[in-house]
Amino acid sequence: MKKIIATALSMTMAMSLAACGGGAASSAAPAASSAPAASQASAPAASDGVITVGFAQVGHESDWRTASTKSAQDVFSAANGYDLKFVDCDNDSAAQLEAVRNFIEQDVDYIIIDPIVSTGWDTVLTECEDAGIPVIVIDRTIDDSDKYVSWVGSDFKIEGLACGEWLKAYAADKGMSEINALVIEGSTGASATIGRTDGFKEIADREGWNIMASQSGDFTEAGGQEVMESYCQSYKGKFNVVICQNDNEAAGAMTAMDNAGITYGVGGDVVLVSFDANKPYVQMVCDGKINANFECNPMAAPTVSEIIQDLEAGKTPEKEIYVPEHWFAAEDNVPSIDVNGETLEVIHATQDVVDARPY
Ligand code: GYE
Repeated sequence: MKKIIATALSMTMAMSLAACGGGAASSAAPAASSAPAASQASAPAASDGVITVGFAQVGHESDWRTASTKSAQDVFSAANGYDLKFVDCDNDSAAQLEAVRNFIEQDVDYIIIDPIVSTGWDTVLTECEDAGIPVIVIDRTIDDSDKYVSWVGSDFKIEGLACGEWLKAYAADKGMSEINALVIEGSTGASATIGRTDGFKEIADREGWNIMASQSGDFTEAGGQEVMESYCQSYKGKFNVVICQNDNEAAGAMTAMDNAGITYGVGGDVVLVSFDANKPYVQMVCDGKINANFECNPMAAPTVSEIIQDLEAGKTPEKEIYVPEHWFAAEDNVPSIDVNGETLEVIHATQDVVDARPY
């Protein structure tokens, strides 16, 4: 259905959005955009009241990605009045451009893109614009074009800065006299990688820390393990911090350090830090295997649905909407950190905290 929404459909969607959004909102403030109010009328659902949405997803490389995909499939369901055309682009930028062009061919109502890389987008976004199909970007950013309606996601640089500020406070409390850090980056060219790398490096440079190496593990467990194996060979006994830019890389790094006889986490040889904070990995923080974990919230889809409803109602959504996120630590020695002039809480990851995690 192009640009027509039945009253009953918006009512059904507002109700189901409240249910879908509940999980994320239980641990976090809701995102900025406002949900359409449920209509008081009780008209029956229109049989053609379907909004077709094409979603060009990055791939299936991580637990975070699985949560993001599930969120989209839950929200853009037939029961909620959507026809979701989902394409897993398997981390292939050319395949992602092709997926978007196929959505144009199919004349979908809306296109959602989670851009694998942040550049190379202007031509295909111009094609979307020419076809009159609004584009909504989620998670990673597009940095060389503004031909999209809205972006919903995280501030990756803030995540990297938070990681650095936490490490500074943690090291001071533990009396660590020097920081010799190894970084396992995410996929090259992804804005998530760029922001986390830049943020951490900014603090490292300011504090005079030694970043011994910084290589991509491609956001996968296998990649994290491979990079950490080579780090163990080259730097065993010389490093005391490992920064993994996502949870799956941290899992791989743990395997490599186990095999190399290097201990990590609370009381270990190495301080281990991760990003994403998927529930199984917040459990590992609670269990003391990961020292700190910086959340990246994958639940953009409910907000995207609100944006689509706003567009259907003729409203102009916000251009940028940040999802709320939190920081978790295994110990309670750093209760808060100052990031960019703002004081942010560091949550001590108790079992109750883990049990309350929505994903
Ligand atoms: O951190 C990682 C995923 O783009 C923020 O991509 C996302 C990242 C996330 O594969 O786990």
